[in-house]
Amino acid sequence: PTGSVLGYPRIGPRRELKKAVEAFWAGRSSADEVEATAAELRRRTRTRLAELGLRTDVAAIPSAFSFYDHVLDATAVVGAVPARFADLVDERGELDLAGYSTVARGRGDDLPLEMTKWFDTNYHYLVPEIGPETEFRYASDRPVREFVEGLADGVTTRPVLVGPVTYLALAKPTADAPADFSPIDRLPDLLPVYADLLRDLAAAGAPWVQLDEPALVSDSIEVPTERLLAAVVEAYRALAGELERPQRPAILVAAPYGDLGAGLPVLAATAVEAIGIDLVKGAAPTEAVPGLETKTLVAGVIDGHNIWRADLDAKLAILEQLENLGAAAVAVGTSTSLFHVPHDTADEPNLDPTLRSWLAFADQKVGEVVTLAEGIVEGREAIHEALLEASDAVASRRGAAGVVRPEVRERAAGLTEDAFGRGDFEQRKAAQTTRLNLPPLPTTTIGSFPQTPEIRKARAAHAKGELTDAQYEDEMKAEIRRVVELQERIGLDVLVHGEPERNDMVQYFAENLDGFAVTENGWVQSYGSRCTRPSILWGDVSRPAPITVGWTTYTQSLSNKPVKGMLTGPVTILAWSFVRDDQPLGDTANQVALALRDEIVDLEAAGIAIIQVDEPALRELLPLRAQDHAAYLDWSVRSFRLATSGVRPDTQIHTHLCYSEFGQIMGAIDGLDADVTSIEAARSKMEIVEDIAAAGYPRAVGPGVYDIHSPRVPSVDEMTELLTGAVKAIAVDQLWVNPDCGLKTRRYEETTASLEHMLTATQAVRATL
Ligand code: THG
Ligand code: ZN
Repeated sequence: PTGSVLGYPRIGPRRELKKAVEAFWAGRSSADEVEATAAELRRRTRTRLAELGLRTDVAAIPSAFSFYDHVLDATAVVGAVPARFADLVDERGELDLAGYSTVARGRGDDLPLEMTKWFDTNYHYLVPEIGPETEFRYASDRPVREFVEGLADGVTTRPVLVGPVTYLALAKPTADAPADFSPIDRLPDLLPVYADLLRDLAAAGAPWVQLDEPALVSDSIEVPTERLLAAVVEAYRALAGELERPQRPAILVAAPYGDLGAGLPVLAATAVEAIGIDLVKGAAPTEAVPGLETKTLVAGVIDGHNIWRADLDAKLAILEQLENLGAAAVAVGTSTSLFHVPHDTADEPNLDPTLRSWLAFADQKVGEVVTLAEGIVEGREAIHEALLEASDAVASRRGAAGVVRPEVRERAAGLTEDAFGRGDFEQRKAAQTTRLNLPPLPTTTIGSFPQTPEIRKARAAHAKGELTDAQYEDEMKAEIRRVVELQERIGLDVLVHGEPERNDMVQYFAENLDGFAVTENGWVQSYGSRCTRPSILWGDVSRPAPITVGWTTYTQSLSNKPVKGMLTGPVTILAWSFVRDDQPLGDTANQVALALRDEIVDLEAAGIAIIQVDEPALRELLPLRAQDHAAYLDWSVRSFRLATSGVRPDTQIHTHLCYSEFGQIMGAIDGLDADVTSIEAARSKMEIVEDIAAAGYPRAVGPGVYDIHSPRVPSVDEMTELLTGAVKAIAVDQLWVNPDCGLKTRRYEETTASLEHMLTATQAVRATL
């Protein structure tokens, strides 16, 4: 194919799949009904992609559907269901939809597969559990059935699967595996299953298959690069060399999300028919690559991970240069699957038309691929009009009002080094201790309280104009009063307002800052059925008016205890938005930081003594290549410091981070210089406290004493034990007590009980000090 995309959104333009599977989980619909909805969505996808110009006869249209997660799908195909769920599979080892859902979501004491971040995206996959004894078998032919389904509709699709190397590289060892075991050791046992599937696909008539191997672009994977490359050689010798066509389809190995680097010559030396490279995050090779002369190079020039319309002229120039690499053919592709972007800009009637003209969602990106493919085949002249239009859009964006605002630029340019630091921690600590007068082991929560159906209803009614601003404010204040009363009754030391007014911790700020736009239907899958609507950061950022000050001071007026101001940090705001690509991220981060700095200074002036600036996504944007880490950590840490260093020494700055891979970014956490850092730790039994102590970390920490991601109410004893361990490991005056994340996805029932137990446990440990 001369033009293709690596994948397409799976959730549906109106989140049809989300609604269908959630109805199934709630017992409101049958598995057959969900299957019918899914089949309809797949058909719509094929039809749509064909309408947009992808060829139906040469496997240009991907078959890349998933009910929940594509890594879980691979687990289902290779039969690697963990032992605790063994009862859910049939004789051939296959899961039905209910069983598949149970592996994803857990049941009772059987924990689901762990969920973790997918490369540098806001998508989360389900981690396979692979041990020395895991039995692989060709358990599900779902990819074959979905290929056949397309064929029946007259569309020859290209089935897409996670490749065998990446599948094992992303897996974790089972709990009982020996210490020196690595899932990649099992490659020889896994390959025959992939071979069975490839044979079956070929027998069904599939001319191509796509195996995604993004592990090859990352250094942040347990498996060392050398080992990974050796595994690639072994895998594709077995699947492409030893298994010959026509027993298998032609193989496209795709390496999205980054620079393939040394992986390219290694793949080029295998017998696969095509290699997909990411030319947005990665660089184009400059010299001929031996082996490429027999292969198609699928050039991922269209960004699958951001929403800006491409400068087609520049992309065509890259494609023309690739012609010199000596590949048998060059095809046009996307850098990643398009499932990280929404469906269609035409579905955003309320977006400013000028802004909309700068954007390309999935459908527009398919159009770009088709245009460029035509340009390669027919020559530049054939797509002259389209090139002009794209250049006009790029030029319009460059010169538009709000994209560059001199007053924002001047302020950032005028910053001196003292805007990035707060001065001596010991002095701050003394001033804060005097001002706050908190007991040992102060207790608090991360910020959000349960978002009840009533709150959601009020927000929706307000958005539709059914509630006036004043009515809405009254409802939110009533909720805040309930949350304050609850916290006072439980006995927490530092209170929060509970964030009832916020839909999403990023979108809320995007709606209140200049330089951002928000979408109506721009849903993107985050994990399973859960979606977010990333905001669009298109222009220079500033704060037209205070955002949280009113809610926070109202809350403080209700209590004598300190109320924490709650903000989202600059890095997380960038990580969970679609961000302008016309300037370095660090510059954009500093603009957001300055807007937040103003908010923080205003909160302080209004008498708020503690301000928390959350950075749960600090780890998320960490580049996949180790060589890029230092530069990233430098700008990200500096933007946080810029946001938080405008306050007096006696104002206490907190931050919250969600990921427990604390070790990897310990230096950065130290660099943030927050007075108190709360972190996810309950699932790792607070082992993290020992790491913190060992590193000599001087400031305070609040390692989560219970896991809020499950409705389970932890016992008093359990938390007492964790806290007793923690006070042995680090100084008492460094320790705070809190849950491990915000409470917005929980119900009041379990929240109240868990917090009561947390307070009882804290009092018990205080009594022993
Ligand atoms: N906000 C954003 N991104 C995130 C998180 C967030 N990424 C990581 C982390 N939190 C986990 N991801 C999610 C994403 C979505 C939801 C929960 C956790 C969720 N979404 C609602 C849904 O799909 O039904 C829709 C929410 C809404 O109405 O706005 O529950 O917190 N940006
Ligand atoms: Zn969290």
